[in-house]
Amino acid sequence: MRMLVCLCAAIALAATSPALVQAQYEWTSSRPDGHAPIGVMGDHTHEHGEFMLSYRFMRMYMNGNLDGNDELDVSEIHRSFMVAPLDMTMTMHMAGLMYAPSDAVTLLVMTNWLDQSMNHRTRPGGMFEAASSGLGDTSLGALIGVKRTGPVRMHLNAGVSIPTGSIEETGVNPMSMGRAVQMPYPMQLGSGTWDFSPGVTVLGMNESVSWGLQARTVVRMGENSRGYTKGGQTDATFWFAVKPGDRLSLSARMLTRTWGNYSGHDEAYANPMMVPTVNEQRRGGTRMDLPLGFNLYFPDGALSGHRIAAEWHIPLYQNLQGPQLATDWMLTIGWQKSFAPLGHD
Ligand SMILES: [Cu+2]
Repeated sequence: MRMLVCLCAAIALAATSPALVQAQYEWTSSRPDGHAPIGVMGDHTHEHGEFMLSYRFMRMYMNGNLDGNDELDVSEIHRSFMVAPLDMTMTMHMAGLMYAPSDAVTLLVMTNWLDQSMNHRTRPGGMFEAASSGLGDTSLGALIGVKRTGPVRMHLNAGVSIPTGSIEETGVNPMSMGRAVQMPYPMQLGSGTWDFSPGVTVLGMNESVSWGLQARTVVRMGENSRGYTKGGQTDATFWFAVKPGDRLSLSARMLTRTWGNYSGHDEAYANPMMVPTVNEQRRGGTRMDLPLGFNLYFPDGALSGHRIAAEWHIPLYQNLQGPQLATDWMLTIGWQKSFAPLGHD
């Protein structure tokens, strides 16, 4: 009994001794891997009064069609549909602002500009391109710290997406006889609905490596003005980063994304067998990517506080409710700059 009391006292003493507290690494954003790989949003919080500007350039290339895991060639699609999508290029310019009104809460706003084009082949053999560009949806978010000390941190992500992106994008195609008609679902620039996006992020770090995980989902609220609702989306990602120097980290990540079919129907699409991209039941899918990236961080010098990062997605697995275009690759390049609280240095 006496020994047990001694043991408890020893453990209590050890747990509060400065030596042990020092041995526990404190997570910090002042490292190249203090931010997640650039493709992850809402990964880090800021300290009271700090704000941050960011810009991301993203390009995604989709090529060839899948139904489930099976590749479909164009002639197979033409057995059921008048028109087959061949490939699609999507470019996104995304600007972001973060601000921390307290140590516990970081607010963020992100908006983007989209530029997208899709090539098609008709059953008789003609080729045509559909293209749209403009403002996408705007998201507002709050990151709420749950665990804000120690080597492992956790925060909750709460986001709302405002439907600033157009769902009225029209274009001329070989069947429209010179008239500009509503373009297929994936050519639209926004969801048309207010979307709610809850999530959770966990970050861990020691002297030389770091890791993180994030799970997020997008819930669409109601039906948009054209009478349909885009499918929801759930992302789960895990990453690991090593730090070969004070300015550079290298990361590997796993991303699983699942997105749903649409519900409702845009009355502009008279014939669901015209092209798979106007068919609400051929929109959903699951993808697993291996994104590889680096973060560059400048702790001092002329570029002090600036970050430059890039990430390249290699799709490992895709299962699509097709025919649907498969993702070939995706690239994200980003710049970030944090600013100290106003009135401080
Ligand atoms: Cu930030």
